[in-house]
Amino acid sequence: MPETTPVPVPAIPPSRAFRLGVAGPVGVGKSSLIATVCRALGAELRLGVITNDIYTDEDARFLRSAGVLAPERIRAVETGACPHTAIRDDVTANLLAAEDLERDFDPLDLVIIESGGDNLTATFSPALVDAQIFVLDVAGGGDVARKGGPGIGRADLLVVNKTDLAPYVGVDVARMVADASAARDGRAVVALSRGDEASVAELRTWVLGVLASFRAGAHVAQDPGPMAPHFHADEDGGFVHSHEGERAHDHAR
Ligand SMILES: Nc1nc2c(ncn2[C@@H]2O[C@H](COP(=O)(O)OP(=O)(O)OP(=O)(O)O)[C@@H](O)[C@H]2O)c(=O)[nH]1
Ligand SMILES: [Mg+2]
Repeated sequence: MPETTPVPVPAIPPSRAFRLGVAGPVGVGKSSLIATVCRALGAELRLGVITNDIYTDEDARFLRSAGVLAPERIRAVETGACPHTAIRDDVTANLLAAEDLERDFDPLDLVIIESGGDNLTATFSPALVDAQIFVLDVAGGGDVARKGGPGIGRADLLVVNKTDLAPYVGVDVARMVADASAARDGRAVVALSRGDEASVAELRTWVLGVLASFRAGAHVAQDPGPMAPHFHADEDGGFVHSHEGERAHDHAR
């Protein structure tokens, strides 16, 4: 057999939209961050948004009323269960919503998926998103970043949000960012306040950078890791959800 010279395989640019997940505890500002990204990039990128709530479509309604995107480009997934189940354990509803959006508004550049507010262990499956942002806020306490967990440690970007509130809650933002960077082995951290233009510009630059890498076929989706094993049931006992298990935990909604 004649010897063949291997032909270099060029990176194949993906044909669908870049899917970006936004996760983090309840109330840290995930929907507001998405509104900020839509305002900052809406003129240059074709955007779609998917929200996840347990029992409502409140986040989708908030984003529609914020007027940052045409209302039909914002879709709600009602998970009916703990948020992490729909972004990690069984991503079918979110994948279908993403594919619907991408088909209805073809071509889209970016689909942002907001997880329902969950605890520090919930992260997106790389089967659903290409990259993910984990959000904390200063009001949750300056020491949270140091506590680590899969999202804090290994999400593509960690946002320390609502830095404008830091003086009122006694948090040293520079210290919190340094703690976060140490917990992340130097992965990206942005200190954000929606009213601070420089911080919004930093977030915008990060999104454009990761999108460019995705389009060049150079981006590799990372898995920050699964939830810690746990077990829990809903209030009326009608739904039981379990993993191999240890500690119980709560979801606020
Ligand atoms: N001071 C301040 N408040 C903010 C900022 N971003 C968001 N908020 C406020 O924080 C609260 C929660 O914001 P949301 O965007 O709804 O938070 P969320 O993480 O989407 O909440 P859930 O989806 O319920 O988990 C709202 O009252 C926002 O107005 C910020 O940069 N600074
Ligand atoms: Mg929200």
